[in-house]
Amino acid sequence: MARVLLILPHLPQRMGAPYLGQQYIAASLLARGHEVKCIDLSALLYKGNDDDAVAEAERFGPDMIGMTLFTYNAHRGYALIPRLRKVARLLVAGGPHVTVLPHEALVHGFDAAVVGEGELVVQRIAAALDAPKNLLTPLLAAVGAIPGVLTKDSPVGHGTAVDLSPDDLDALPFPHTSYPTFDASLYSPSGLIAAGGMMTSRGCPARCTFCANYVTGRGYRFRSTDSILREMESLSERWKITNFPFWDDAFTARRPRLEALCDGILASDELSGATWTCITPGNMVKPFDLERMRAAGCVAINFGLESGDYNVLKQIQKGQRPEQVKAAVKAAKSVGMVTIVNFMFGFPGEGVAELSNTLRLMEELSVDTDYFNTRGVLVPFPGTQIYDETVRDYDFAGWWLDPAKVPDEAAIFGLSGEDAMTLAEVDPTLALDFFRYPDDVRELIARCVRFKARHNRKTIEGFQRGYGAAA
Ligand code: B12
Ligand code: SF4
Repeated sequence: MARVLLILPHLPQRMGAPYLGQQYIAASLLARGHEVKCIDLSALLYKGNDDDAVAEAERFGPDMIGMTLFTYNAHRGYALIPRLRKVARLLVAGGPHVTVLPHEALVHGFDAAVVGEGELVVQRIAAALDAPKNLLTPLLAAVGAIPGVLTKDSPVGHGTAVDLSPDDLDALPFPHTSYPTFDASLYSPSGLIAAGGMMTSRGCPARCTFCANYVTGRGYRFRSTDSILREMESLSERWKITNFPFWDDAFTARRPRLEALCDGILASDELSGATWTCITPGNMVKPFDLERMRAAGCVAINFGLESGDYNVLKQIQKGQRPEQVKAAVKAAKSVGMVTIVNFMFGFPGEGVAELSNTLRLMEELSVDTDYFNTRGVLVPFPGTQIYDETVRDYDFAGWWLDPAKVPDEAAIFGLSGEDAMTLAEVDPTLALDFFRYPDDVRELIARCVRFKARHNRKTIEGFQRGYGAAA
């Protein structure tokens, strides 16, 4: 059996729980009997640096090191590779950034890059490691032949993602079975992982031009109600978790499955009193759904809207109208949910008139909105339509390889309330100026960011004084 070390390099924001994608990979390997250890350099309380991570890797002595790369931490991962070269026989990259740019990972020294959902692929890679040691070429050839894997010698067109089917999703080991492979003391002073984050579906039917969710993609696939309930019940039983953040991109996208899930939660004795939160586009939920969701324990809902301007919404292919989201937010509030609404600023071509519409809508919505997403200045993630359409005009190709261009999303999470609120009033992405905003646009964007931060501050202070929606 293989010894596998999984690393999540430093991200600009700290994580209060192990990253779910890494949990899925670890759980899949454990299920096949491999030995797994996770080093999370982004964990909230991780105090070490890259030297410490390398030393820890050397002590563990893995056969394989697998790294999870976002666009924001790709450069940190690449910098680690020369130092890990001799620590393991095989260096494998996976994650949202690698899915879009697998060749970049190979150029930076990884032996293999995994494209798309990695659970089944990583099991096959680990099986290949069971071949006799020190025969590097056969190992790489075997790994390179696995669908979804790209190596330097892979045939053209080989690195195509293989989406998991709904049956595959139901058969995956629950991610929380990997909790023991993480150092729990790094996530909370209590030494417990209190995450409970879940994905009940994968993919999103929408096509927003700024969105970088290429791993789970556009094909909407959902798990059976039974499998979701079993995961919730086992999280509750094994880790005493009673609140479940559902991280799905479009939780409410299919009404029959939503209804079945709500009914299932309500009928489960083990989940009596459980609460959950979800994310969904505002046009994919109806007031009727919200009542049922609330009854089944949904305490907060997060809507993506992004702009208050029709033309911008059309341009970014959001597929939503402000009225739809306004109605959904109002309905969510009226059934007693905490409401969160996302806005973004600085789309190419967005001027003062469009941003003023957004500011107006935010003001209007603020009556029924508890929180707006923090900051929100557009970042051109690779692979997105916006990146492809504007990279030449604004000359920012490969910005993520320059550490100075990675937004310093200062660690709001974990700071005292006052410090966090002050930090949130400024978006570091604005200073990076990817889209060379004229001064009047820049000023209005800064105002929009401030508006959100101040609104959120009022809500937090309201909660602290003990009134507001029940969370
Ligand atoms: C939940 C979530 C979060 C949570 C994570 C909570 C947690 N503890 O898990 C929080 C809120 C912390 C978060 C933060 C951020 N997020 Co986020 N997040 C997500 C979301 C919605 C789900 C992630 C997930 O679990 N996916 C499901 C699993 C199955 O997919 P996966 O994570 O990609 O993992 C699979 C593969 O990538 C691969 N894989 C992953 N690691 C490895 C390693 C190896 C060795 C192998 C072989 C394979 C492999 O296999 C995994 C299993 O299939 C995704 C959107 C999405 N649909 O994925 C965005 C997403 C990952 N986030 C994104 C971004 C940009 C961010 C932020 C930068 C946002 C911000 N500005 O603050 C921060 C960055 C993190 C940080 N700390 O700085 C982008 C990433 C784009 C990119 N190219 O980097 C995504 C894709 C959203 C989007 N639509 O653009 N996020
Ligand atoms: S609705 Fe959300 S997840 Fe879906 S494409 Fe748009 S931004 Fe991405």
